[in-house]
Amino acid sequence: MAPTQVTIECVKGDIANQPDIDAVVNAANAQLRTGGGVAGALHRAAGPGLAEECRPLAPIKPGQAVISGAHNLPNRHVIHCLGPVYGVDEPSDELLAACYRNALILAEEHELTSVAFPSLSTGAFGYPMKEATRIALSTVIDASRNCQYLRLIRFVLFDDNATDLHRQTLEDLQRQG
Ligand code: AR6
Repeated sequence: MAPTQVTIECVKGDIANQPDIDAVVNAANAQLRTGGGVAGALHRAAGPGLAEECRPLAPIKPGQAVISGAHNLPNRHVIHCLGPVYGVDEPSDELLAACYRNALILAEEHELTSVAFPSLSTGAFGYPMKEATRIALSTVIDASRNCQYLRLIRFVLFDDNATDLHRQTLEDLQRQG
């Protein structure tokens, strides 16, 4: 089958409120428990069944991704990625890229057509937003060239600065081809 054309978009919003998306990506902890930030928002909205389903899948390593159901979230699946703690899990850039690549591999294996990512590792894990944005977008642009099922990859950012940075970086990378 020929690869599909994938749209990559960047929007301001809440990753726990993306009802038109097949799978939302969680900025998880190794134990796949609830936490702050993205993990807190997703587990709160999903309900306790999410943590229960995740228990036997844990622990995961930096760069790894696992998939679960979405429970009370308005999606089909949650893909849980453990991003690197900046300055601790090395090489941070490769581990961060591996998260995005591995999440997209799982999405393709499950024949999903849309995935939404938060900005992994840029909250509690301390990754500088500018570096993380370039790694996230260049990895996703590369990986999207081989997708059979995915048609939409959405980055959901929490504030105007992160959204503008993602849009500008996406434009720059797409212009460079
Ligand atoms: N929707 C979209 N983006 C969000 C949301 C939301 N609801 N909430 C926060 N962000 P973080 P990490 C942004 O800390 O750095 C957790 O406690 C936020 O502004 O969620 O990978 C876990 O349990 C930031 O830019 O993820 C782990 O222990 C980005 O999402 C640890 O934190 C990621 O922030 C994971 O840390």
